[in-house]
Amino acid sequence: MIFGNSAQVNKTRAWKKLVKHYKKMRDVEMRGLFRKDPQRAERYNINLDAMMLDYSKNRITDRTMAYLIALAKTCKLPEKIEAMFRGDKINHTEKRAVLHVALRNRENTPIMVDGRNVMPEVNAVLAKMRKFSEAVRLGKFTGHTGKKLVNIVNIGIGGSDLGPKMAVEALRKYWSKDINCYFISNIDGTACSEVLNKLNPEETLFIICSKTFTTIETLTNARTCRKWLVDALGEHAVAKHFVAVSTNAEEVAKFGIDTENMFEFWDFVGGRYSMWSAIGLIIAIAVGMDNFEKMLDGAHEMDMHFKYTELQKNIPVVLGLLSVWYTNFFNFRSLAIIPYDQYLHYLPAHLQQLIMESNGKFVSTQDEYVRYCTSPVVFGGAGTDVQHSFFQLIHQGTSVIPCDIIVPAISHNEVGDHHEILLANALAQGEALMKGKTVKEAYDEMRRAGKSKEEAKRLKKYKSFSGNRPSNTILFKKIDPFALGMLVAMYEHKTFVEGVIWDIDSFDQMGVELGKQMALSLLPELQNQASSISHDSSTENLVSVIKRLRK
Ligand code: G6Q
Repeated sequence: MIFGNSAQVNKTRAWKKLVKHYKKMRDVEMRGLFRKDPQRAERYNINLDAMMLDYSKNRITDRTMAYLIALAKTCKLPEKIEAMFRGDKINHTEKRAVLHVALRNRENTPIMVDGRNVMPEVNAVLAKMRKFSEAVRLGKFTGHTGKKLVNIVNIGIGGSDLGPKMAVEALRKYWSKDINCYFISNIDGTACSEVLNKLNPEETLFIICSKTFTTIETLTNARTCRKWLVDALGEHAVAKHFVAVSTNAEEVAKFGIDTENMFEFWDFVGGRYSMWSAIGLIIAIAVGMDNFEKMLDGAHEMDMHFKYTELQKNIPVVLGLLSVWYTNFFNFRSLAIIPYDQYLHYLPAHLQQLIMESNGKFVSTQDEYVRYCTSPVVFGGAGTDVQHSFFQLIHQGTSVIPCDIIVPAISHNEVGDHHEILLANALAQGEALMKGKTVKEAYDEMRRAGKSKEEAKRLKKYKSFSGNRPSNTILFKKIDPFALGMLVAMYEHKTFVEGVIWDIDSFDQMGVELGKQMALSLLPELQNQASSISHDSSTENLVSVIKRLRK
């Protein structure tokens, strides 16, 4: 109870000061702030060796940042950061430590959970991953018939899919030439069939990723793939074509995978934070363990920045506080994440899970319903594609949507002047969102372009942009494994900061349970077995129409 007896963060002095401050800030134009202060870009900029955050295009002043930092202190953010790194059980609903930082603790300092240092186990799994991934890459661990395993299929869903899929795609340029990666997540038979149709069983390795090893989608897909393999190569082939990544050795053994072929992880690693563990095995096989470890190094660099840097100069802290500023005071309810790098096109999907599953919560750590908004809706896609789709709304819609614009200065594929055009577009979006275009500017521009007075008058509002729309620019030299590690860890910690301010448990995900439960009760009905559960009339009608259609 950090705010005293059932008090909530919105009752604190720090919050109330921000409410007052917001009233002064809500009509302040960023254009004016830039005009008045030639140092603005430098003032609101955090430059690390491998990346830079420019947050000057936000509706903030020094006073805003001071009030937000005061709020962070009121919420005991520094103490909570320490508690996470120390291994305290900060996932309080599940009574678990939250230690994805241990997975990339490259200095190997002891991290204790329940009196035991977890680092030897973490290091042992990393060593096992190195041995196995190298054996596969070098063709020393082969398939049942002696052929090299060149098709690597990750079977998993949610946290056991999105992170590795995003990272494998982001690092495509680092793939071993003869290895191809595939992902099966959806229970829709199409997902499985489309992948299997392309593959030769003799050359295919399946990695079943499931923390619990009870997830219906993953186990159903795994069984289908197992049958496909056994039909082609026989039961004895399974040991050479299936490995598992899980916390649940018992279920892995029941499935018929030798636990020798199992890579362990631990309940202190949440699914959406697990790409740094053996859940990232497919990444290690695709790009090599050295590159995987460079990714861990990048994440560790961000961890150390987050742990040791004063709040004002701390990238995840600043990003988290800006998110609170917009969500709770401006009432901006969404965040768009736009990587200007084709290889990062799965990043928004990964971050959507990371942020929305972590902070889409309505109960505080004091077991009370919160009386303020929590996570924004997160969406996004690769620039420039998205400029030709949803950016219309971002520029002229009635909702303001803060944007994170992620930019690598150098492309992995410097083709002609493509990358300069891409960069120009990335920067132009931030500038346009901030500056906008007044009705008068739109009118004058049309007149200069030769439009008649009547025409210019008729169109001037349509062609105006309100501007004053916030964005962060997150700049890297190039998206290499180290940079990717930093980038993803940055968002993990930003999410943590938001969760601390909102006083919620960012590490459980109970909200996904109800739908799963109901699916279990509907399945027997769709399979024509009796069910004792009655549904609402809409659901019952849908069941009977679907059954008729499937006859
Ligand atoms: C992530 C969630 C969730 C989980 C999947 C898969 O943080 O916990 O997305 O990753 O439901 O769970 P399993 O790995 O246990 O199959």
